[in-house]
Amino acid sequence: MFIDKQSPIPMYHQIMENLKKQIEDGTLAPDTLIPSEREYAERFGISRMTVRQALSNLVNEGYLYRQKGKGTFVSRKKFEQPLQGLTSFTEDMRQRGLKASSQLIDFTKTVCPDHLLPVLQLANDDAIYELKRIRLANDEPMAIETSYIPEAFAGDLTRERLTGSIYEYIETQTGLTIAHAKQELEANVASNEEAHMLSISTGDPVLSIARTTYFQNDIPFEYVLSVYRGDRYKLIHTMER
Ligand code: 16G
Repeated sequence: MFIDKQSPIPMYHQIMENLKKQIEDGTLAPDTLIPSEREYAERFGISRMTVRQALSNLVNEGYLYRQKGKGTFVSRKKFEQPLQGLTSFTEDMRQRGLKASSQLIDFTKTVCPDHLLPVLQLANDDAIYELKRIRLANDEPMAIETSYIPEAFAGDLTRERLTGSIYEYIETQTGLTIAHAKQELEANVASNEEAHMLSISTGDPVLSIARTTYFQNDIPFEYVLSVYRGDRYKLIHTMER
């Protein structure tokens, strides 16, 4: 890294640009411990304050993360999830060249709770499957999904049949095509239980997503509450004016 003290570009900015470049081109690999503020300050003959400003900005931008008592490390690149296309978790991971898998936490067949009757357009006493899965990418937990699916669309679903994609299963079962969805996104913090399932710490940021998904004929077939890791996911949205 080279810092030009004569340059009109502030030194903290030069440090940031240098580090960003090294992170983006892979010179600094994910989870690498970077030198301390003191080491950088001594190496470049600049103040620790200047180094601190650069590193704090990079932490805020998600390029670096701090671990108490251990130091500052390079973050892993977040998954960029476009919000336009309607895909399943399995399809998303396949597109990224990763292996999707699930850990089934809960599997129940029950009467549809009252608050979901209008959402899923069901009548009293209609049955639904409630399934809670940890979704993993190359064996790393990414999200927790709790899905509510009317029995009518999932027929004789069993734990054993739930090893792959639920979207694939439902389309095969019903012969219907999954068409569109409505989503609500919220920022949140991980509870104890969520943190444990996602291998993160309690209070870490997560993205909460509530999705209702419909077949081509506008019939809803699932309501899903998802909790995605905030340190691994970035949602991308394009807008036109
Ligand atoms: C995605 C969906 C989820 C759906 C799942 C099906 C979001 C926020 N959620 O994760 O609603 O149930 O895909 O995945 O995108 P599967 O077909 O691989 O089981």
